[in-house]
Amino acid sequence: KSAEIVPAVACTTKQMRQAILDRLHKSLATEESKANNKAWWNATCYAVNELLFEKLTDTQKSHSGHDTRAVNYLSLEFLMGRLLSNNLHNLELFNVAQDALKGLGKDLYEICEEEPDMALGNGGLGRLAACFIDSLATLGYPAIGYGIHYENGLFAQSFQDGRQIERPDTWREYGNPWEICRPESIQHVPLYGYVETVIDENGISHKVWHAGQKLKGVPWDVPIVGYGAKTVNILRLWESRADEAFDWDVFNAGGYVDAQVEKSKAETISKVLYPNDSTDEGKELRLIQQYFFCACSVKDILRRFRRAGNKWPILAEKVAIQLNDTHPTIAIPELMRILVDEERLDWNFAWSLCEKIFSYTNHTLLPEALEKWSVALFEKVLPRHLEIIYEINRRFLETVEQKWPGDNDIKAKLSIVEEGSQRMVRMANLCVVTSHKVNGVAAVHSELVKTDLFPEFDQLYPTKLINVTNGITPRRWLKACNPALAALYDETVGKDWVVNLDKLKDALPKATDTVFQKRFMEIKRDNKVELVNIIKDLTGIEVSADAIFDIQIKRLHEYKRQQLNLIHILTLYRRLLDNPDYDMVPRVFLFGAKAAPGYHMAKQIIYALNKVAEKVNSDKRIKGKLKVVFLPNYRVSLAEKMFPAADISEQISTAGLEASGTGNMKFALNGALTVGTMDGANIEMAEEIGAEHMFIFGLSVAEVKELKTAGYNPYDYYYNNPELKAVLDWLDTDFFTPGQPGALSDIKRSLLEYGDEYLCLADYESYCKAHDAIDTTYRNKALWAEKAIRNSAAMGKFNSDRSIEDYVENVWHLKKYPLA
Ligand code: 26R
Repeated sequence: KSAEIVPAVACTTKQMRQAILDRLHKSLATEESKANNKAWWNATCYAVNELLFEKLTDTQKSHSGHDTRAVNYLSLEFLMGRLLSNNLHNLELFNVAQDALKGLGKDLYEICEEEPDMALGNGGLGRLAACFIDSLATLGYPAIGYGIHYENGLFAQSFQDGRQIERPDTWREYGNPWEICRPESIQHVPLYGYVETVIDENGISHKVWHAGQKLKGVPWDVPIVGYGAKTVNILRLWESRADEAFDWDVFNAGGYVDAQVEKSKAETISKVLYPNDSTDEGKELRLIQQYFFCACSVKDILRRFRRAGNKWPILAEKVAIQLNDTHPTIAIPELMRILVDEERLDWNFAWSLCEKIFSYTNHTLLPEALEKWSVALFEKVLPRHLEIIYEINRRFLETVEQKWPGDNDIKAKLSIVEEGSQRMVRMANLCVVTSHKVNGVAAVHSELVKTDLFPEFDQLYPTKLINVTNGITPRRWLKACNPALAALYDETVGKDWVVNLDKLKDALPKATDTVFQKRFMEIKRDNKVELVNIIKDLTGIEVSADAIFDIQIKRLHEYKRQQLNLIHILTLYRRLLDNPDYDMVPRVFLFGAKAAPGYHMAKQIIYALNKVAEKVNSDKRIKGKLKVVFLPNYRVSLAEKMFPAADISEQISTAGLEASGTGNMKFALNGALTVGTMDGANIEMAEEIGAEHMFIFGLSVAEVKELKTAGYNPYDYYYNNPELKAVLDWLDTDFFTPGQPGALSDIKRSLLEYGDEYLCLADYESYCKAHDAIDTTYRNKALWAEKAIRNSAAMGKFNSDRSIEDYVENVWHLKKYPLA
């Protein structure tokens, strides 16, 4: 692919040093003697921006000059994390900046720590969007990310007596150097009101929506630098404000106070990211958030299209819109409304454009996460969109009638509108009916989308449902977060792996080379030592870098089964208490996870893990063989320090429930071995790595289904496995919560009385055996090193650049326009 790597942007250490000083003096009005690290961070960001903005305008000029086809990636979440180190790496100026700052007596790594995370997402779906826009820019594709400029991202987490406390995340309280406000591109968004039928001068009737309220959308652009800086795309985030022009009477006629009240109401729309990552609450504010950002984005897309002087028949040649889950589905009726009501295009023509423009990615099969909005709420907030959805549905049901004449059950099942006491709009059905392509995010998940979620849709549209396996950007998740391993790969397979991750395979022959093994594992150990210090700083807990670092980091959810990990830890603890000489390699179990604030059981699991940790960590009898640490406030920047230090990656979801997983890929790329079920992308990882180099356990998707149909009874396992019974009964005592017996009983109840929906007990024995195998394997240093190398070097497929090329080939059909 590429030959030799030349720095993307010409900038010497001396120039960088001067640029940073200039920004310190001329933009921040301070000086070396007074500047704190925050000021140095700001100055460095501004210096980087000077290099970046030029590339940004060049890219935009090139894209509009070529009138390029672009993908518009609509997502309610972009979990960007920090940008300074990433931008420096992608400009290939990390070392230059490091030297420049060193000359100023500053350490770049310390300066990077000043940056607050841009946490505008919950978890997997949001982080995937961030990896994808990195890959799109790296590959040179015209693309815009559209999202919401949340004033508060995902809450900051702390613990009080082991319980999760949520505090607001104020990532831009004192300004953010990466975003550019674009008031020239403000959009106006109607809401509420009523629909009028109007007869025009030709006697043709059409609909006019008279809004009851209007919002103003203010765009903030974040530059997205591709690796090598041949493309700088943008992430455009909309902030809501009051539309003074609309409420002129209130704003003018003595309604000063009322006007301020209206204003703050309008500003609540982009105030906060909803912290739920599964259960949909169907809140009015959330629907308005979705509509607000979709309306702004669709109008922005059409403004660019018109500005290029284009006419409607080629709209679908210039515009692709990807819906990141169903959250932005309302963009579909919004585009129909603009084309039919405002542009007065024929319905069939407008619809044929929408079918070509939209495509949809499904990220979950969990029934409680499938979005439905009540018809009543729709009618109130978006009356015209409801009419349009009815019309789309009426025509769709005619197609169903043709395919399955007289079959009312199928009609009821596929209908966009669900009948019942509360009529509901099913957003996923609207997406599937409209989109030309619908994809799942890993092979097994896409198969389940076809067979379990949308089997009739698959019969109706046999080429619509496809797979695009997720990926991660190797720039952030190897080069930037694990510089030592990145350097070892540079030396071993050449620097090209950063854009062509398959190159890592060239290191496979070295998996059995003792010298290479030693270097690989020394890097792992150094990364563990760094994490040891972070753990000490954050929690005061001391752990040893000689122990196995066994890590589970992901949102807290029962289907992800942190509680299974917990009962295995209790099992080890019991074995140690029964026999203080129990022979095991010392193990540190690390957790990072946020629970949705309203998710009781998830919060109980956090509490239990913290209480067990307290007890285990202070128990002298077990001679430090077991430690449990729950790191507070798990987020992208903390993840970047944990993945490189992991020996074991916990990917233990009930088979069939984790759509893909992406943390699994980050762990393996950084040389951790997976203990996991045959679920999501774990399955494809096993194909690439060789299942014998992973610790696969538990029921398969087919076995889960069989067991559930046969009738699953958790008590069967409870009574048949004395070790399991003992640890579960332990939860009913006050051993972990002195003076408060029953404080952890909820967990036991969920695993027995409430039926153990996620089959923890069914997989328990097999999980324990997998952990015994981990212990045995780890004692063989050479074997472990070989496996760690094999895991890392086999991750080529899981480069998000590959995912993007799959989307381009099968869904978006874009051309590359890198700068010269
Ligand atoms: C409706 C609303 C409450 C909501 C539901 C679910 C909001 C957010 C979610 C999060 C989901 C869709 C999510 O993050 N899914 C994850 O997507 C990742 C990227 O594809 C997958 O790797 C991961 O398996 C999946 O859980």
